[in-house]
Amino acid sequence: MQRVIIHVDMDYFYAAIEEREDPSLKGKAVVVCMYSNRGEEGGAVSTSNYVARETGIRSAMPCRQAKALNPDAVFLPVRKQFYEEVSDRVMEILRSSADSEESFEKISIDEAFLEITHSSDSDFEHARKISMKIKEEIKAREKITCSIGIGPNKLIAKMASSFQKPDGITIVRPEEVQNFLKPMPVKKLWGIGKVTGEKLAEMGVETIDDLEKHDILELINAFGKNRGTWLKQAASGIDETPVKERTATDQIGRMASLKHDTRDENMIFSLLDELAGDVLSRAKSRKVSFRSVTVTVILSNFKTSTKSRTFNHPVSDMESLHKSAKEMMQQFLEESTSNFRRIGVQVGNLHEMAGQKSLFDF
Ligand code: TTP
Ligand code: CA
Repeated sequence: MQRVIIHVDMDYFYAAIEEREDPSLKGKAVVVCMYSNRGEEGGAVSTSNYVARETGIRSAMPCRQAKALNPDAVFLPVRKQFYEEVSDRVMEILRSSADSEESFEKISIDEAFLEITHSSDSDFEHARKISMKIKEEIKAREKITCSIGIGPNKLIAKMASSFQKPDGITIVRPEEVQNFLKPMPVKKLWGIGKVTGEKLAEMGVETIDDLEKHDILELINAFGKNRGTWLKQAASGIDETPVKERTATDQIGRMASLKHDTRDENMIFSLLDELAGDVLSRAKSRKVSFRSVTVTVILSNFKTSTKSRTFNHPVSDMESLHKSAKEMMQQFLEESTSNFRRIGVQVGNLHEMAGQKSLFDF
């Protein structure tokens, strides 16, 4: 079945949230700054809205330089935690639009891949409709926009999403991949950084088309076998990597949606039991014990909350996990009156369990 992958990238994310929070900013240049401990003088630009970008302001530029470029711009300090809450709710919308829980991959605070091969029936026009629905839902719930790229793999979807920004949808069908990539400067290929870009330029490789036509042995010579082969493949628009949720290697967790949004304790606790059982068997097969347990609850309004417990020594038994997870879930139920949409259990602070006993133990 022809894969259909979409990449969603929120537009000028931090600045868009600030604009939404203060309607008087509409139409003005807005710059969100990360101030260092040297105060306003030492900060760097986190991001800016498109009005500010017109005057040449860019991410990572010193705030002082941004101020010189546009003295009328409104400068605001980063509120990371607040943006993370918005991100959590957006990611929930995206996750529930993917083919399944597993076909969702968040890659940064404001970007994610979704596989929609099945829900679009491998039809790119159908994929456009799904993408429009996603944009509408994010706009309705969060009052911010995003740009979406639709392609036959992650590489193409990612490059397509930045093709029309802000608020765009770009479709690149399998038969259009070559023409889409060909004229682009090689440094636009996702995965090529400054160093590789410069090295390629020295070899006379300017466009992706140049790279695609370049002798593979020469690429392998210059970049090594893996990287050289990858460059050649990527330039042809080939990318077979799956869309897969990334989890931290020092955590084991599972989340799942309830059959419908509910506060029914039987339903919630039986799903919690199932998830905890699953997490424990994964911890067992990895031969690890854990010191912390986290429970996540996502409410009907997509609000995400977590609670954690830390034991003073590593544990690996069902009872410790179940008991602490249940207590935290009970607290969630007492604290809120909303229905629950999804729940999750996670263990962290992992410790290798002693495997083979050493001679001294006997
Ligand atoms: P980006 O997606 O790179 O940028 P953006 O969402 O602001 O704008 P665009 O419309 O071009 O996608 O980054 C997402 C957020 O990450 C951004 O809003 C702020 C933060 N960020 C930094 O803090 N520092 C940086 O250097 C960059 C690039 C981003
Ligand atoms: Ca973005």
